[in-house]
Amino acid sequence: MTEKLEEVKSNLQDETKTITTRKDAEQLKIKYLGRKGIVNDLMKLIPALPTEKRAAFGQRVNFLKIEIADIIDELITKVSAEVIPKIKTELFDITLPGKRPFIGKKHPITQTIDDIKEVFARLGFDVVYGPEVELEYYNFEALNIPTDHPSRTDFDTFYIRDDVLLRSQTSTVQIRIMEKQKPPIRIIAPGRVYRPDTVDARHSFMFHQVEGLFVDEGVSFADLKGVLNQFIKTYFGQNIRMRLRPSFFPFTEPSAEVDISCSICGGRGCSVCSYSGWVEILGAGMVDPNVFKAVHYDEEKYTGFAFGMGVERITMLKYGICDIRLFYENDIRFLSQF
Ligand code: 2U9
Repeated sequence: MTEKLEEVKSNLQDETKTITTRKDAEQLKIKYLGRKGIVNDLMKLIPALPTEKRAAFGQRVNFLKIEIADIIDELITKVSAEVIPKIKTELFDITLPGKRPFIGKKHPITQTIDDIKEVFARLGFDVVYGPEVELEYYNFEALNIPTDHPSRTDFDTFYIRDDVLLRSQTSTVQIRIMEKQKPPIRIIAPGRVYRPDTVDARHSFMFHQVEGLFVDEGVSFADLKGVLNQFIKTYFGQNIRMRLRPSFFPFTEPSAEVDISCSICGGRGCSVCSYSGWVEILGAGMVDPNVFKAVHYDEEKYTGFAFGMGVERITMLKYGICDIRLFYENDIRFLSQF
């Protein structure tokens, strides 16, 4: 038995002479000291020995195990050390800092939606979502949009069937929520909308909207102005001013278009604001009583305000981006700037 142990040690010493890499040295360690290795195989011989010889043999195997570990560790140190001078002579400097791994970022549209959500969450608005393939009823009829309105034609809406379409505004979601819940309602609905516009620097057949709705007893136009002012100051900056111009939408009465002082030139006049000092950022108004009728709300009891904004437009104004198509090209040189 003692000869067997000597033979194992001698074999190991022969093998170490042929090893030059750390990887091979690690393999050798597994071969001898691993769970299914040579030393463990020796341990398995113990039960077959006469009882009086077992303890002494076990001790010798343990001693051999320590010797083998020392030999292989020394070998690992030796082959590793030999690599270092080799690295030093190669054409790179191992002391240079490593390459920073590329970490992805949120798309600027997602970031803007998140920023808008955060402002309105602080004002008590819940975030709601709904389907992009919609019934004509939710996209038009429930919103008091007359059957002969130009936005209902297939020049302005993608129809899938006569009564099924790709939503052209996220107001559909707010109708669905009002059908299910009683006031008070305080929600914003972000999401994709679709319109068959010819693609150019300012138009896309798909873009994102965030629409908001607040319905309760006694909600006034002053509340609308207060909420929008808060949003504009938080999102664009405390120095940005707001103004409302009268407008018309079928779903709100009265209605307004909302401008902010141009964030690019500070209101002095530039090409972005057509030298007017103002840029339009959203539409808004008091919910038309016919919309309340469609969702069986008592239009005598409740009032509400609503607003809608295009997310791409808001993002372009905030960062001075001049072409909407940049958002959809996924060019990393553009996206990595945000
Ligand atoms: C309900 C009732 C009314 C949402 C509103 C606007 C005015 C508006 C445009 C801004 C730029 C759409 O993306 S855009 O082209 N939106 O001008 N949206 S009021 O009114 C609602 C919403 C839901 C139930």
